[in-house]
Amino acid sequence: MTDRDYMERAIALARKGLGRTNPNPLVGAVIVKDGRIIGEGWHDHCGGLHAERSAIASLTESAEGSTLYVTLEPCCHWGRTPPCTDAILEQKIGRVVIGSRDPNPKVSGKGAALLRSAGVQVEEDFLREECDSLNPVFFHYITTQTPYVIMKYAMTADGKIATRTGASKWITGEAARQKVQELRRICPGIMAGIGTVLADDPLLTVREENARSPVRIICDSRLRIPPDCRICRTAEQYPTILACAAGAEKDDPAMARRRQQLERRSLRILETPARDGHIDLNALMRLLGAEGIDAILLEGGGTLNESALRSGIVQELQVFVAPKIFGGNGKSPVEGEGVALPSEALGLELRGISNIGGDLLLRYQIRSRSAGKEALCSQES
Ligand code: AOF
Ligand code: ZN
Repeated sequence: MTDRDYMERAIALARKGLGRTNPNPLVGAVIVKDGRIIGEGWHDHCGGLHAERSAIASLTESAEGSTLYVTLEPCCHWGRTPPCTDAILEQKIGRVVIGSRDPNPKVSGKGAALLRSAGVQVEEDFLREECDSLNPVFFHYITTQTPYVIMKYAMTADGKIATRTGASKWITGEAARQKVQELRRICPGIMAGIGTVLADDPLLTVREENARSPVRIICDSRLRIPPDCRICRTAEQYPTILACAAGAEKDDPAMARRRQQLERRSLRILETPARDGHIDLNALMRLLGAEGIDAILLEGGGTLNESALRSGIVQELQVFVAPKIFGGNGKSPVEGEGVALPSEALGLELRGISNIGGDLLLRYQIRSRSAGKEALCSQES
């Protein structure tokens, strides 16, 4: 077994915490002595032991002089749990091989430096790319305090998200829809626009029993949501936030009454700074980030998708493409004015392609947020 094998094992262990560690990162750790793994662990849930301490807890022999492989720089601060660097020194571990750097300002470089100054041999950036790919959400959230937003939509091979009559059930097959359920399970928030609620009356929950459903966030600037829709009827069971435009009541006196009615249904109203009656999505992301929501699955229709891209809140796209054609003038995943020239397009970087039961899943990262903003803004001014 090589250093690479041990770090790959640590990466595999880290994944076991998927969906439970938010807003903390996924981290795995392996302790090796005389060519044998003598301890391993991972960060299982927020508030639980960090990976290093979990690996140490599994030891059945002394770790003196051993090597610790850990996918993220060990912390040196008191958070919900004590510093991992203390535990590493107590165990007299001789060498620490680190994958990712921890961008948390409380740690960033200080964890590795502390170990080094105590005489531990430290190697950094080992399989860094692979380790970094475990934590796009954590890296974004810890540095911006706003959620990592994944825009998800399903379209036909001719780019439609509904038929000419507005019907959209179903575009993709069962396996792809199951994949969306998985995404909902690992994102603490799910967001849609009022247009989608009025058109489809969705539930936006995880169907599986006992699974945690994400907080539902509906962008509904004037609180037009019907109190008898499925989201309102299930708001006691599944936490739901309605983001409305601050000040909208001035032009719509009946809004106060609708608000009271919705609050009685256990929906939480979040007044969000607005411009021209539209919710400021960047402000909404700051409010949601402050509540500890580190990732949002955006299942918007074309209008919300366009605003989200234009305001620069989206980090990743997951696009399902079904092998079928609707034709006609069915809706597109991104509406709005659009750009005038191909050269003004919002650029994406392809990160992955998979075949899910005959549907394609394309994963993209936004190439550059500022470039995207300019591109989609050019029609606005
Ligand atoms: C590690 N190993 O397994 C994790 C780390 O509130 P706490 O105590 O859980 O600390 C959270 C912070 O600790 C988090 O923001 C990140 O910087 C680091 N996470 N560090 O050494 C781990 N989960
Ligand atoms: Zn730690």
